[in-house]
Amino acid sequence: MNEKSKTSISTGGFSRREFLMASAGAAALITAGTFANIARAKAPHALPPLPYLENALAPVISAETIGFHYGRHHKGYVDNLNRLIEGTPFSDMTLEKIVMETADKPKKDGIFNNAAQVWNHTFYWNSMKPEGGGERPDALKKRIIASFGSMDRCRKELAAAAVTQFASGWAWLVADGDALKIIKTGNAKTPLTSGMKPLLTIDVWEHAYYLDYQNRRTDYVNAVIEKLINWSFAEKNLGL
Ligand code: MN3
Repeated sequence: MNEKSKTSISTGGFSRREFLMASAGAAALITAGTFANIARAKAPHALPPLPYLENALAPVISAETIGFHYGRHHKGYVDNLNRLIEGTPFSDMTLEKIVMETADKPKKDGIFNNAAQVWNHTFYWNSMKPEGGGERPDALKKRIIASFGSMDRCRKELAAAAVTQFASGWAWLVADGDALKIIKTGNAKTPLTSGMKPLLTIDVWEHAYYLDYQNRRTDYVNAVIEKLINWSFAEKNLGL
């Protein structure tokens, strides 16, 4: 790959300036309400800004991976969704409503897959932060200990779900009623449609880690949990 194509790839198809502006704008937008606002947005759906700069998660996740994953994959789902819902009743629904209305309806697979992937990816970007990992906030810690017995057990179950999800999918920390649980979903599936409240997620599609870790998914998962996972985001999602 020559230097020129490398540069255009690392910004995911945006001009360098547009990309930096979007990323810088995002840093100012991180509030408890930001993610909910995205989920409530209607068509045309926009690619939500990254909550940090594209190189902010390196070396755990490189700027090159973010360039492809956010700038190409996530953007692709947004573009496909807008194209698929144009002129249909779905164009007047929030993103979350589209996900709920199309789940488990084989004829609506295309819309579901793209809508759920838009939602899942925005949730994933927010599930990580530079200098993440470490200790959980106290209120969340109490709930984790009540459900898993220990912090370490929660971390291990999350890693195990992420590593053992066969092929593409997601590992999640969710609230199912009063209990916190670890679950995994395949492809675009999301716990939202099973009545559970997502708290955190890790993307285990190969595009999330292959440039940095090749086939070593376990190394990617452990590094994300140790160094990037945003426990404060989980606490906010739990309403604590
Ligand atoms: Mn992905």
